Amino acid sequence: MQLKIVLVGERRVGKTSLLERYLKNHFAEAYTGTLGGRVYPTDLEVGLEGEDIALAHIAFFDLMGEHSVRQVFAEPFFFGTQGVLAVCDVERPDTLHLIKDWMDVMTKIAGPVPVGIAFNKIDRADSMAIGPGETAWLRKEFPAAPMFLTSARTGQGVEDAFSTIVSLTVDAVLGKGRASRTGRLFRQRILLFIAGRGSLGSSKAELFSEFKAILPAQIMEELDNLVRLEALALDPSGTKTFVKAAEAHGTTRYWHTQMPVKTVTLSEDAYAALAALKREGESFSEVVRRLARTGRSLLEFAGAWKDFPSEKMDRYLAFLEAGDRLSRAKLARELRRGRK
Ligand SMILES: Nc1nc2c(ncn2[C@@H]2O[C@H](COP(=O)(O)OP(=O)(O)OP(=O)(O)O)[C@@H](O)[C@H]2O)c(=O)[nH]1
Ligand SMILES: [Mg+2]
Repeated sequence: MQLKIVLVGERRVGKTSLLERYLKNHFAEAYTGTLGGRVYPTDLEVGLEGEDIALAHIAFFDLMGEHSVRQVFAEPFFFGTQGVLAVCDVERPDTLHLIKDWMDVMTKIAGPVPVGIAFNKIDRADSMAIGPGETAWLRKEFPAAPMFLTSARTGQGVEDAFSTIVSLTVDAVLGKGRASRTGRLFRQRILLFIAGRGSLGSSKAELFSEFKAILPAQIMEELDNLVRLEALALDPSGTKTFVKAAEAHGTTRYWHTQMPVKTVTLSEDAYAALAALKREGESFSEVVRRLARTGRSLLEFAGAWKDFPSEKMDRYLAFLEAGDRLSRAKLARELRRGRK
C-alpha cells in the first residue's frame, strides 16, 4: 500500500520539526526553513482488518509554508494526496485561520481527504493565543477533523497526531467503515510507540501508563497478538520467545523486531540514485529524463507519483533534487520562472 500524506501550514509553524521528531526523534531549536519541499519516504506497519499487519510505504510531503511556493507548485505537491496534517502555531492565531486556504488549494487538486489539525508548540502554552473563539471557528470549518496538541520540542502528542492521520488515511483509501478503526489504530499506536523507543524497548508498565485510556487487558491482548505476529519480541535481538503478557512481569520489556522507520530525504536519495545511474557525459537532468522515458521510476518509493504527468514530474523532480542546494535567491528566480 502506498500513501501520500502532506503537511501544510504557514511558515515557522513547525511542520519540518514535527516530521523530524516523528521520524528521527530529533529536534532543532534553530530555524532553517524548508526550501521548496521535501519528501520523507517511510515504511510503517499498519494494522489491517483481516490481514493483521500490512506494510505501508508512506511518502510524507513537507512543503515550505510560503504562499508563492504553494501557488507555483500546488499541483505536483498536492496531486494524489490521500491525507493531510495541517499545522498551526498556538502563539499565532492567524496560522490557524490560514489553514483554510491551504485546505482549499489542496482540495481543488486532490479532492476531499482526511485531515488532522495539529496545534503545535504547546510547550509554550503560557503564551497560547488560541481560545474558544478559534476552536469554535475550527469546529465549524472542519467538523470532522481530529485536533492534536503537539510539541515537536518535547514530543508531546506527536506520535498520536501522525498515527491517527496515517490510520484515517489508510481507512479512507481502503474505504472501510469506522467499526474496526479503533482496534487497528490502537495496535498501530502500540507498535509505533515501541518502535519509537528504539533500542530501549518498552515495559508493560510503561505501556499501561502511556495508554491510560485503554484497559490493561486489552493492551495485553494486543501485546500477545503482536508477539505472535513477530512484530514485537521480548528480546532486543528479536529472538522468538513467547510468554503470555498476562503472565509476564510488569517490567518485562518488549522490543520492535525491525525498525520500521526508514528515512531518506528525497534530495539525498534522488541524488545518490542519480549519481549511481549516471552514464559518462550525462547530466543529472538527462538521467532523470532517461529514467522517466524508460518508465523506471526514480521515485518508486513515492508511489503516489506514479500517475503524475511525466513532463511535469521532470521539472518538479529536478527542482526537488536541487532543493536543498538552492540558495534563497536562486529559489526566488526559479519561482519567478515557474510563474511565467
Ligand atoms: N518551542 C517550540 N518550538 C518549535 C516547535 N516546533 C518547531 N519549533 C521551532 O519553530 C521554528 C520553525 O520550525 P520549522 O519546523 O522549521 O517550521 P516549518 O513549518 O517547517 O517552516 P517552513 O519550512 O518555513 O514552512 C524552529 O525554530 C523550531 O525550532 C515546538 O513544538 N515548540
Ligand atoms: Mg519546513
